[in-house]
Amino acid sequence: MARAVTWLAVCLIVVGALMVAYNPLLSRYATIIADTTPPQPSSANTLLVCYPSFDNPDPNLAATSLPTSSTSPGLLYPGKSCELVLIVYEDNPDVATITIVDQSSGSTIVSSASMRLHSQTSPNIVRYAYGWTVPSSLSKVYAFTVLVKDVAGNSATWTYYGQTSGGVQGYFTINGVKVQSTSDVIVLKTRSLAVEFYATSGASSIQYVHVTIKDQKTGTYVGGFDQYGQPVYMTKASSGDKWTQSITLPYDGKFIITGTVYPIGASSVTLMSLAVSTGAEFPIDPLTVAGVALIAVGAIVFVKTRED
Ligand SMILES: [Ca+2]
Repeated sequence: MARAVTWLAVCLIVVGALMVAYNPLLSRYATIIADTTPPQPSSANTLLVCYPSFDNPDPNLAATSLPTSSTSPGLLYPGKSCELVLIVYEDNPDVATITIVDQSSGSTIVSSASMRLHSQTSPNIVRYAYGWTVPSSLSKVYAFTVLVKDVAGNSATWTYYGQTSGGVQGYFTINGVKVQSTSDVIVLKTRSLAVEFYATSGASSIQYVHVTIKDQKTGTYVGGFDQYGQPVYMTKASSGDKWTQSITLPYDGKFIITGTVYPIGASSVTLMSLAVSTGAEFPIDPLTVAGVALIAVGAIVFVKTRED
C-alpha cells in the first residue's frame, strides 16, 4: 500500500513538473524583451538603394544609392521599375513604411505604403523592400521618407533623395565658336577641330557625348569612331559639366558634324548637326546657316517638350 502511494506521488510530481515546464502561457510570459534602441541605419549601407530588381538584377542597369542629402540626389531611371531596398540594424523588427513626394510639385505620390520584410540575417540586419515604377518625367527630384518601427514601439525615420535622369541641355563649340542659332558663319581655317560640349542642365545624368563627322559627298564617317568601328566618346573634364575632343579632318571637303548626348536611362538627344567645309572661301553657305538655326531651335523645343 505504502509503495503504491509512493508511486502515485512520484507520478503526480512528474506530471505536475511537465505541466509547468510546457505550459504555453507560462513560457510566453517567461521571456521579457527590453528594447530601448530604435532601428538604426546599417553602417554597411546607410542609403536607400533603388535596384532595377533586387532578386533578379538586370546586368545592364546598376543599382543606385539614394543619399540623405537633397543637394546630391541619386540617379533614377525614368519609366523603369525599381525596387527600393532599405537595410537597417534592428533586433526586434516590426513594420516599415515609405512615403514618396514629388519635390517639384510637393504632391505625395506614395503615402505611408508598407514595405515588405524582405529578409533578416543574423544577428540583426533587416532588409525591407518596396516595388515602385519611376515616373517617366525627366529631371524630377523625389523625396523618399521611410518610417521603421520595432516590436517595442521604438521608431526611426529618414528621408532620401533621387532624381530622374534626362532633361539634358547644353551647347557645343568648335574651335571656340558656339554653335547656336545666332551664329552667322563658322569659318574654319584649319582641319584641326577642338570640339567642346558644355552641359547647362542635367550634367550628372550624362553618360556619353559622341561627336561624329561624315563626308557629305560619300556618306562615310571620317571621325567619331576608332579603327575597329567603335565609337570614340568625348572626354569629360574634371569640372563635370564640360566634355572635350580634338578631331582632325582627314582632307579638305564638306562634312556633317553631329553631336549627340546620351543620358543614363533616357533617350539620346542630338544638340548639334552642322555642315562644315574646309578649303573653300566660305566654309558654311547661307543654306547651312539656316539649317543650323532650324536644328538649334528644334533641339531647344525638343528638350523643352520632353521636360514638360
Ligand atoms: Ca529596437
